[in-house]
Amino acid sequence: MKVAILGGDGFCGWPAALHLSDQGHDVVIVDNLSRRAIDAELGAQSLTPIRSIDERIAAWKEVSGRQLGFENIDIARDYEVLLDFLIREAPDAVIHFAEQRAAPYSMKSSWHKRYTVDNNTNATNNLLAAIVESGRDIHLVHLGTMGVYGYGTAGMKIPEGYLDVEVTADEDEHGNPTEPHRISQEILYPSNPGSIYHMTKVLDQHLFAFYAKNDSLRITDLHQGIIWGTHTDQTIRDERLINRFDYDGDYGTVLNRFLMQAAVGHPLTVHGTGGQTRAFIHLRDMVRCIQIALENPPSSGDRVKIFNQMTETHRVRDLARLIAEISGATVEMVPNPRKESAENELHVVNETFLKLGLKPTTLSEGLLQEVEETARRYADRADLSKIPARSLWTEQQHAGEPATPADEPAVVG
Ligand code: NAD
Ligand code: USQ
Repeated sequence: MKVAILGGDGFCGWPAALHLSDQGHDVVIVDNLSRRAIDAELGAQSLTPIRSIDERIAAWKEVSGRQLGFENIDIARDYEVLLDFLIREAPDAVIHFAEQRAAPYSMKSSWHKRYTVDNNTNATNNLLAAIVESGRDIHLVHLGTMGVYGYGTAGMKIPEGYLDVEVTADEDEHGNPTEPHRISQEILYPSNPGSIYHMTKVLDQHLFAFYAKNDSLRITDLHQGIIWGTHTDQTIRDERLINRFDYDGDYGTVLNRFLMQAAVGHPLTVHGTGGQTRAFIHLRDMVRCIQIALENPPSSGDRVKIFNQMTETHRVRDLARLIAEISGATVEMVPNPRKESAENELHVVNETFLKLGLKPTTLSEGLLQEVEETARRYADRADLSKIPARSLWTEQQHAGEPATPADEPAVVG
């Protein structure tokens, strides 16, 4: 199959590109390298020494004998170039990772809020409109987030995207009054995003529902939990293929951050009480899920297929305790920079991937140590001043805070 991977230079996109190429698919990466520009804006860098996209592609060719294509396109801005790409390359499927994905980055300032909404919403709408205009039958697989649901329970497990509701109606279809009677409907599970970034994924899901209904596009939306881990079977084959490892206060995600902190002797930074429960999935399972989604597309005219792409849930303070036990690290409860529930339960349905053959890679000491070892290996590249999470969610939190960096970064995009 010919597969275009939008955002294929990123943390998820690069290992997904290698995995699919290894499976024999013809893979072409599209990326505007904005994530690398954001590193420069933040004065941060991947803990692992990621190579340039050209070096990565050359190394994969050397190691596997397989060619990856690459095009530098800003899919949020260069609509005509994107359209031309789809017509010229005629992919059977497009995997859409190409969005600004950090919640703290999206909340740093009004500039960052506007950038995240502009980039993510235009990227998704441009892609959908271009697929329609290309006239090609392309399966779109999008990486969404568990955060569209918020992190709570309503006395039930969070379903895979849709909720059956029953309401009391008192009219017939012509608007004539009737006795009150119960009717059933299926709706998107009510959204409850916790950041501007997560909000863009809510907007995405409504765009998908519209284009599936109006244009019969075939769309799969993967509501993914927090990724942890760093290597896959492909990225481990050569140091030049190494994946990025974010640890800074904006882009580092909780479990990888704790493992990196343990490796460099920094206290584990638990926000608030650490009572936040979140969904997780290992990087190796993420690439498998993408493959499974590709192999099981919806038909034209179907509603959007939504899968919950997560394998387990954990409470933040339990993760910190476990890692402290394994590594001897200390735990520090820091004031929570975010506006989020201090404590929550989270129960999630993830049956679709399990039924389609996913064998979950769950949290194990061995895998935790693998990440910690990777972090220890590159510890000399760590800038400890980048570890604290400084992005604050509200003006009240900002009051009394030291000045934040300039509002209008020069280097993004
Ligand atoms: P990332 O920032 O490492 O990668 C995203 C890539 O997209 C980058 O290489 C960036 O340069 C590119 N990109 C962004 N905007 C673009 C544009 N306008 N045009 C072209 N390229 C653009 O992020 P990631 O961690 O790989 O996440 C990928 C996707 O998966 C995101 O959409 C994210 O929301 C989702 N996701 C990630 C996680 C996680 O834990 N990392 C969890 C759940 C969902
Ligand atoms: N947290 C800490 N200490 C830290 C870092 C984070 O306690 O040092 C806490 C946060 O306050 C939050 C939780 O850990 O309660 C998760 O934070 P995170 O940064 O690991 O994850 P999040 O901001 O939710 O975003 C990440 C990805 C995003 C993806 C999302 C999936 O960056 O792209 O959509 O995970 S989910 O969380 O399921 O919505």
